[in-house]
Amino acid sequence: MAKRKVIHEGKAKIIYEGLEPGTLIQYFKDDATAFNAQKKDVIAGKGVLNNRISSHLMTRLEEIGIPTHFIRSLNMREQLVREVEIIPIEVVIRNVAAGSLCKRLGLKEGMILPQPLIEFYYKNDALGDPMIGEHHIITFGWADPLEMEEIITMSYRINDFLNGLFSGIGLKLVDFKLEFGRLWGEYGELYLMLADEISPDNCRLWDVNNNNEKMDKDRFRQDLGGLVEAYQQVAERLGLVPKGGIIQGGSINEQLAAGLEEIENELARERRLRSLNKVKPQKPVKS
Ligand code: AIR
Ligand code: ASP
Repeated sequence: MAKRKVIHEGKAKIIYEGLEPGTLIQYFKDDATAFNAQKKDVIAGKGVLNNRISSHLMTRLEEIGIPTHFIRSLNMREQLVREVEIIPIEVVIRNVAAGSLCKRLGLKEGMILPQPLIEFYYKNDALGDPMIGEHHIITFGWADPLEMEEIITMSYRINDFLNGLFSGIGLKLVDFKLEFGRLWGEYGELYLMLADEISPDNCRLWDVNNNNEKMDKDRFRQDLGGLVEAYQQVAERLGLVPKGGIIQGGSINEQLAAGLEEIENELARERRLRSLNKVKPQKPVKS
């Protein structure tokens, strides 16, 4: 690989400088972590599958008018994205009780929530991503009320869309995590957009016709095994990998994988940015 500047190395991705100003490259690693990286492993092929799944979902979301940072797929592990200022909040949307919600409130896993539930966490590893309320976000200036309104509206729309998309392939979208970023335009206008990734690393997906079998990172968190097979099954049902998959006998069929990324790029070429209803405070206007 050419020598490129690493901008940031996270638990599951490396962010490199992009191909042109204002862009970054997201490299998807095979590393799996859980419980704030107390549990770690390397799972061959996970990065390739997440790159494909995330590019696909971001592209589908763009089609319904959700702005995302995704520009195009570069190769089987990398995608080009817009360089945005990440808002330090994790937005979690839940449709079914699972994970930390069950732990916190003593709920039974699998309880259908009467309405989708939105939660916010402060993105801070040292503090273990603590749960916060909207008022914390406003008080500490992590996002302003207008941005929060936009983030919440977008998150519910994403939930509705993804619920339909996954239920069409026999998967129940239990919950998922989103991150958003800001980009300031040359006239000071704000573009808020979906950032990071959407993959089985940050969604809970249950196989409806197979006893709600877990098809996401809970396989790793709960030592259930078969993580890459589950991710591959998700990718296969989304039509992103051929039947039988690209991971065979524990390793990637590189040739097969390399031929796949062009598909999503067709749509990416058509994309335009849309600005939000907000202008960054400039000099006071003279009356
Ligand atoms: N998530 C939260 N922080 C990191 C991630 N990946 C995702 C989980 C799960 C949802 O957010 O993957 O889909 C809720 O997680 P939890 O642990 O709060 O129940
Ligand atoms: N990825 C996060 C971590 O490593 C949280 C998780 O998915 O459990 O802690």
